[in-house]
Amino acid sequence: MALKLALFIAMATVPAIVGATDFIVGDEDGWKLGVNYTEWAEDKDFRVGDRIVFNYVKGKHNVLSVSGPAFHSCNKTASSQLLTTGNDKIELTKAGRKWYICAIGDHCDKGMKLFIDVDEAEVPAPAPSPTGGNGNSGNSANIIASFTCSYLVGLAAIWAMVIMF
Ligand SMILES: *[C@@H]1O[C@H](CO)[C@@H](O)[C@H](O)[C@H]1NC(C)=O
Ligand SMILES: *[C@@H]1O[C@H](CO)[C@@H](O)[C@H](O)[C@H]1NC(C)=O
Ligand SMILES: [Cu+2]
Repeated sequence: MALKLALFIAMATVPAIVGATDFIVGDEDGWKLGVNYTEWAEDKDFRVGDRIVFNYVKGKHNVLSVSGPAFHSCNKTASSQLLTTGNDKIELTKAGRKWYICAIGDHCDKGMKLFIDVDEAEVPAPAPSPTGGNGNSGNSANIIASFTCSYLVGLAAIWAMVIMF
């Protein structure tokens, strides 16, 4: 029992620490007409290092990264490369706002557009200890990182218990 619980905690904790998430745009609906992507994005926490994945029937849709104004007016004259594979993975490399539209026909006007706001990565990279000596010297990045870790382990433990009982 204890071993099983420990295994649960380990499994639940590892992805949280590694951090990177693949967000499938629209989940099982994918990238198509008739999905409200504002609603889809609303409860998501996009972070640097995550990826967003656009799944669609190749040739029926595509993905164009655009500016904010171009997003609002559905202006397809963008300088960025058009993605057309049907399984387009975009790595979120910088914090900030990102806008994507479908550049086929009037799909964008019909709502095939996605706006996301990307935050910095959740767990800061552990800062190398310059002195290596005093463990209490208060490296704030390390304190935050270890706090985040114990917090996640705690969450995972609670979650594992809920699942098991
Ligand atoms: C999509 O959902 C958002 C948030 O719930 C809402 O404000 C918006 O009006 C919806 N758009 C359409 C086209 O239904
Ligand atoms: C669309 O974007 C292009 C390039 O940024 C710009 O030259 C053009 O005027 C825009 N068209 C409209 C209708 O806003
Ligand atoms: Cu489309």
